[in-house]
Amino acid sequence: MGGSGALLPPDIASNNENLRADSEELMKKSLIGLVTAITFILTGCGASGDPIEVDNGWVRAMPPGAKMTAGYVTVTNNGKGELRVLGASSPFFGRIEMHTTVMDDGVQKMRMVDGYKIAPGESLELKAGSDHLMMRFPRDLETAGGQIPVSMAFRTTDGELVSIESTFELRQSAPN
Ligand SMILES: [Cu+2]
Repeated sequence: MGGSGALLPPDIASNNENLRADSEELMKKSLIGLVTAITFILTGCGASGDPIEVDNGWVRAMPPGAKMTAGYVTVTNNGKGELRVLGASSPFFGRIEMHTTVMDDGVQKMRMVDGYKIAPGESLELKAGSDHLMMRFPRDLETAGGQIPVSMAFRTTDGELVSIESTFELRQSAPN
């Protein structure tokens, strides 16, 4: 992993091809998993008591021409075992990466990670200065009406693959 001081690590930029291959591999695995597990849940928003709740998703509005922005959301694992967040996608972004924020010599830096783990009964809050979704290559955001559909993929402790659709609000700052 790169250790440069750039806000966006150069290894992200130079590894685009690898990332693409990885995400294609992930999609293949996901499809195979879906066929075998036949677990595909669609919910408009996280309802209390669902095994996985996806709440308060929002995307930080950026000036026109910006190539990326950040997305934040809270995921609650109401299941009996560990939940893994595998990734996210949206028709309004070319790619969504999972990032974390680390301190390196007193400087805040972002690092890409290959997933998040959520213990049973716990919530993971993606927020500024912490874990977040890096939403890259926006397309036609102005046509979204401020509502960004985001699909998040999860793997339960049983190996089931679950995809949850939710809507992230495009806004300038975090909702209260
Ligand atoms: Cu980031």
